Amino acid sequence: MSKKLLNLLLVFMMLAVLVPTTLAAPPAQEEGQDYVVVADDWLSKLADKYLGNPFAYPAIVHYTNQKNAEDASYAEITDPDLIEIGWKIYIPSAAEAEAYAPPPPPAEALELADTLYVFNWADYIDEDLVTDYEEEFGVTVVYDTFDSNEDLLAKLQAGATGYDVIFPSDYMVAQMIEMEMLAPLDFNNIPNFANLHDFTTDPSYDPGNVYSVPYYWGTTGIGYHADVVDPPPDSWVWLFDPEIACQYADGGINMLDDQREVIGAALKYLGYSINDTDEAHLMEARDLLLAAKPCWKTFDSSGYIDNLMIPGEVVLAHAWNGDVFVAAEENEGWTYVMPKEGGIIWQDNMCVPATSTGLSKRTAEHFINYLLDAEVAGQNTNYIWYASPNKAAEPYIEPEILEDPAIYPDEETMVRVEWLEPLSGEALAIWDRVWTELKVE
Ligand code: SPD
Repeated sequence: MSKKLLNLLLVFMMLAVLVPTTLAAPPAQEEGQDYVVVADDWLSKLADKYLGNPFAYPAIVHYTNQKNAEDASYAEITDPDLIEIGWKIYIPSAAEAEAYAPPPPPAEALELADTLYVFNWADYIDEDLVTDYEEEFGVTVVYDTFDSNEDLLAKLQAGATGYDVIFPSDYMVAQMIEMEMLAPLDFNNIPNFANLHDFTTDPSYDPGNVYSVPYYWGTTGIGYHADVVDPPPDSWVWLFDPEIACQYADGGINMLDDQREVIGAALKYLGYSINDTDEAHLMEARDLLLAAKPCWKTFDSSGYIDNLMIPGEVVLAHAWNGDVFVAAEENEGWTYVMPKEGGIIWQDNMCVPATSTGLSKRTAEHFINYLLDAEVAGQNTNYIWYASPNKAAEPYIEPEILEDPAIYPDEETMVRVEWLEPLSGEALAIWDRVWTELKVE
């Protein structure tokens, strides 16, 4: 065969192979597979679908520039124009795409303080998230806890001025704004505020969220261990009527160490508002509480989850709803009920004290923004079992939590709950007196 004929034959053979291939559409883009790029329109279709959108699945497309190399090493595509026919593209599996985390911004781009001082309620964060924050951003977090809003206020007033992020509840935010104890927040540093549900923002205690960002919300009612407390409680009578409460004295009853919560619940049981300031009503509440006190084992808001976890240590508890479900993870049988007389609804918030300034305040806002990240807030919710104000976090929250009416109350429960209002002057003095009498008697 002449050389010319041989060349012609070779051209025909190449066309036979190439023509059908180049006209073909890209194959169905199955996960976990390599494709050798054979046509430009593949590139544009794949690139349109997968590149430049880190939130779309699959987020990563890898390539090698070693044409058809068996042992090619892959790299993330950043510029689709770089890819040429003959290169290999890999479409990651769903699990791989999910495991992909975009690299953190270079440290020098973020100017943060070396140390951040945080003051929160006990058992109110997944500690792994704090460690993750420290590792990712190189900030050391010093973390302290308080028992109640009044405890937080008293400690700040007594000179604990070093905190950068604090977590007061609704009425205490209003009180602290009034006392000029909070710094207005720079929302340029908190873009994840957009993740929040509208119904949790612009609250009456801080119109326009000038000083506060919602953290979690919940209710206060009764926790009980169903193996021991039978029939299930449906009223505050279980805690406040000595005839009933003292039946559980040996099993153990814990009351929250929180004056607004304890006196508020007694007022509610007596048919008054949780914000009542009438002295006669408050004396009635005091007498009720003093009569029931011998049936109770402890006043504890910070360590009580641990006690609920120990079988036989406590069987009935005045409790914040999420805490009871955390205890139930360790000690099955714990459940929570909102008494028929009604109880307290609250929303806790992230705030920066007015004493935190400059880089410390900037870092506080950065930490607040981190806790508002959808995935972070989802992980946190799954750990602390409280209702999250974070709408974007919902895909990451366990359905078991999202669908539990004891955590996300139904309408029937919502009409029975009340918000605490700030107290001041003579009214606050009477409340303080009732609390002191109850604690020292
Ligand atoms: N374990 C921490 C729970 C914090 C609950 N918030 C308290 C609200 C008080 N009104």
